[in-house]
Amino acid sequence: MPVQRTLILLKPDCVQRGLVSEALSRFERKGLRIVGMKLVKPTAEVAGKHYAEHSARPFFPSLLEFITSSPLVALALEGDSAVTVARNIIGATDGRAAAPGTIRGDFGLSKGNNLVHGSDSPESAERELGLWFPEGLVSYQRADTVWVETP
Ligand code: IDP
Ligand code: MG
Repeated sequence: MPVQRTLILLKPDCVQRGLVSEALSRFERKGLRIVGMKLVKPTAEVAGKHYAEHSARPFFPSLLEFITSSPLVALALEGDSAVTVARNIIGATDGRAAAPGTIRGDFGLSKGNNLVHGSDSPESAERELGLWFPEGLVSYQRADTVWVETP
């Protein structure tokens, strides 16, 4: 079981709707370690690089406007299979289709304003973590890891 790191963004709608603690608690209680966390109002440059793969899509301008409109919380999470585990907690892109029990499924009715971003692969995570946390991350063991990360 590979220990992975993943980049999570609690997007501007998550902050504005007062859902930061709700979203964060789901990752935290699952057993993922917080190894980086900060409130940022991203520049257009960082936002554009983050979503570069979508630059040709019609929703790209509104996506950049949304993600830079208000502060977001950038998180680096670490744990067993963290990339997939976090994506499962987040749910499908469109809140209307996302399964109940996921963050988007429980709190979202939008495809654009969908509350949370999670890296889609270990390679994406490495790139995105470098973009949002150029200063690096914090390494430590959580006290419950021995109880949580057991086969
Ligand atoms: P993901 O966040 O579930 O990986 P992607 O398809 O990678 O979804 O899209 C990146 C982000 O772009 C989404 O989270 C959402 O905020 C926005 N987005 C995706 N598709 C649409 C759309 O059709 N209209 C508006 N915004 C969209
Ligand atoms: Mg994606």
